Amino acid sequence: MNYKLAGGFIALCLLLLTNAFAQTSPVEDGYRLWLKYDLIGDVAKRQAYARSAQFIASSGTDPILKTATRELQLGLQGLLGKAIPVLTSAGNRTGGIVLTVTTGTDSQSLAPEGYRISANNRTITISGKTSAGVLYGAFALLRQLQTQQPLEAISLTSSPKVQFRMLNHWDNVDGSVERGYAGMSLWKWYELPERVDPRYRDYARANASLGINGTVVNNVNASARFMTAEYLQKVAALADVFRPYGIKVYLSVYFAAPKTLGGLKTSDPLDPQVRKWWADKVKEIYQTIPDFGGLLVKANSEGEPGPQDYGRTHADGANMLAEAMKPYDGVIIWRAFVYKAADTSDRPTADRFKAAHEEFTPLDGQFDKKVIVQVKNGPIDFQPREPFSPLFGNMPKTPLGIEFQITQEYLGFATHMVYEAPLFKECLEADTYVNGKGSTVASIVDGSLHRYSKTLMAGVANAGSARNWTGHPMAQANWYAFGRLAWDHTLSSEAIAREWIAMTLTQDRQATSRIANLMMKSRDIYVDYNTPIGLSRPWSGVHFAPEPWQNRSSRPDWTAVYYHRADSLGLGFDRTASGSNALAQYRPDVRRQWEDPKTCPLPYLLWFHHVPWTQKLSSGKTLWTELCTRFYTGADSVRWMQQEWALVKPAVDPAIHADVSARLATQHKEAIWWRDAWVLYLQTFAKEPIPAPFKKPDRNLEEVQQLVNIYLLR
Ligand code: BDP
Repeated sequence: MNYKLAGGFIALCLLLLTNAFAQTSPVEDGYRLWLKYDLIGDVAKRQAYARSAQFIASSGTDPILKTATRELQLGLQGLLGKAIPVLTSAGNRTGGIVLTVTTGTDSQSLAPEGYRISANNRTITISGKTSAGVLYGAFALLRQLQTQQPLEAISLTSSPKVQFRMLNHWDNVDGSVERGYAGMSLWKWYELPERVDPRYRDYARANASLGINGTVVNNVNASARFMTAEYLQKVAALADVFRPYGIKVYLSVYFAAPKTLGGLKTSDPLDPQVRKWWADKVKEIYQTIPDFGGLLVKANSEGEPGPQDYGRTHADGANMLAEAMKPYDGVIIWRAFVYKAADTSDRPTADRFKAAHEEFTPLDGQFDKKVIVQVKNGPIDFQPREPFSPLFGNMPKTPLGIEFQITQEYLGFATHMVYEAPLFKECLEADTYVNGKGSTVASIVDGSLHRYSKTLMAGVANAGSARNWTGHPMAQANWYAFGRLAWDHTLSSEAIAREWIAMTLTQDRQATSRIANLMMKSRDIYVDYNTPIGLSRPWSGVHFAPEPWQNRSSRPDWTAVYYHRADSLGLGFDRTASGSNALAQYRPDVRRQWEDPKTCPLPYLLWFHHVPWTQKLSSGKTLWTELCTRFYTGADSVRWMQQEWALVKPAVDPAIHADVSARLATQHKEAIWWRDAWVLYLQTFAKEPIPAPFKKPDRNLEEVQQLVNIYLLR
């Protein structure tokens, strides 16, 4: 081989690669997410890195390994400012990076997708049992450089704690995104499969960099269209793009498809024709997408069809699909987000809080081995703060996955800065006490407590067609944090924030600390002005504006008053034995923490108790004064966020800085609006003045209601 020519060819490829990359992001617009790979400014550091990265050695034709090699090449080229040659073997050379898939002793302790990065004799080796492991290792190595960690004695071993690490897109056939606040859907169904948007690949890169290995591309309120041959071809085109990144595609299914699409008289899961229809459909899916991941099902929830329409159970429905899936590798993910309309009125102890537990725990042990039940983190619905779902711990024989919501449906859309890692961690670290102290939700989700055969963490995606993917630039951190925690839930929220800041916003130390502090406090600030002390669901129809007075709907549990239960005596939902007794769904140790209103931690107080307005709380303040304090200080804290953000201006890209500043201004306006809506409305029950030092709102209740009504207009 002519080495000179080969070298020239490599250099040319690198040049093209760099140009292609540069062309996609001429200015800082957030498109590159945390994979910016900008030149490391510190020359000494750069040179030190360069000494360890003189070449990349990688051989074979495995597409995922090739992805790893290409990403390393791209990343190093950007970070070090020079082309790094790729060799098929290191031979005697040292000073480079070797990628290797090995089942040798070195990798024995690794999970299939785990990686090891080690330095030996001036060579850095990234090894994994599978090429996916090596890919995750390559991203981990790049992260080391991006966050400027030393490489010389690098020794990193990491395996994912959860097997299925997935995004759930609530994307519709018409390109809209349910609860999406970042433009339209990423998937251009009308262009696929012929035109494959280059953006799909960047989406895959971002996910692979975090270890996300699955994506459900369509809404859980599913269209049967995705089960047609026409649409399966489109989905297959996406699968082709994602495959080299170790990502499988999944589809949400419409349970009534046998009827609406198949022309059958029924969709009864025990009907032989229905079973055959699904078996044939799954076969067709696998003929089109051989490594298809599986099916996600929302059934008998919020009007979606399901097995209960035929007097069958969730297990009957899930097992029918599992049977169809039997010849293949795929899984059936069955959601536990269910509640019946009748639940709210027909029994005095009825409580939506209890619905999932009531419907699912009797089915424990009845689900097929291919089924995972996917449970939202809280019992109600992605509220800014919820206690953990009492299903966790109560289905030891059924693999339970957890579903978080990354998109900010109840966290201020794309105008509020809310860093979600503390919310995710709060739930994961909560102790269920099912097997005594230390039985955390995380230990259930990662399978260690009940020895689940399958483990899953899903996040409802916040990515859309917005140039910066997530609308709010800071919301990228939520996608990032979800992925990092799905890989390793023991990482701290702050460590993840700092990592993301260093890779995305700035490497200035002071600014990093300031931004990390801001992010870490942002969720509590939001809760304070939005739903303090355990309030929930005060939303208008679109889930944007405050509407705590909303008392009319087709269903009582779709009103705000159902949740907060404000009356002349007090506020909050009594879920003790004297009320709905939802607390009985938790173990005694958990119950004990929450059942006495005098000792129940304030963040959960109104979740479980109806508290008199003048009751003195553990803070020393009465309920009314405590509420006002939270609403006012919460809204004032957004001013503080604005001031802090202003201080980091010199360290952050001007366009990104201006974007976040503007959104913070909106957030401040809206925080005051939330505060005013709540205090003026609650005051009509509490009949107390606004306590000093807080000033009475400038507007009256009617004026706030008029403002909200704008958002309810057609
Ligand atoms: C609710 C959303 C609704 C979803 C539902 C779900 O408002 O759009 O369809 O959750 O998770 O929070 O199924």
